[in-house]
Amino acid sequence: MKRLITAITFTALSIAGPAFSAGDLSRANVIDVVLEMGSNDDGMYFKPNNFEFETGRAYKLILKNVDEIKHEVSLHEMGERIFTRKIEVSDTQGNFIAEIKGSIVEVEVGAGQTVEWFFVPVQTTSGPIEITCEIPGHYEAGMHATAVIK
Ligand SMILES: [Cu+2]
Repeated sequence: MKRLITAITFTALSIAGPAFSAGDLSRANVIDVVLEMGSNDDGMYFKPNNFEFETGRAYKLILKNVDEIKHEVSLHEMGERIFTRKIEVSDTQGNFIAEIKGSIVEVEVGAGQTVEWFFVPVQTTSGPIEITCEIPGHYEAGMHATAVIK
């Protein structure tokens, strides 16, 4: 009898298991984060220049290039620590152009354009890691930021 009760309890827990799941983490409560790219009298910048993300939360990183030249956002190590759901590209009127899926670590954004990067951090960092613009001279001009995944 005791064995039967144990078996029933185990079965009940197995069935109840999925009910404890939080659902699709990549789509729930997406947090908007804007990364502005531009130039000013001091050189070139990413604004803000430090970011903090949390594992298991869904983000929409809005890459907003307010400059008159193209810029890049290269995630380097952070690219290996996130799950990219998609990258969305729309025209200036907001009309859909493209959705790109797969593992991505670098995105180039045209002058005055915006690209949306949807991702979920899956691994923490041991400290701040660098996000940079890889166009020659831009890093030296100030185009870099740090990110931490907690
Ligand atoms: Cu740049």
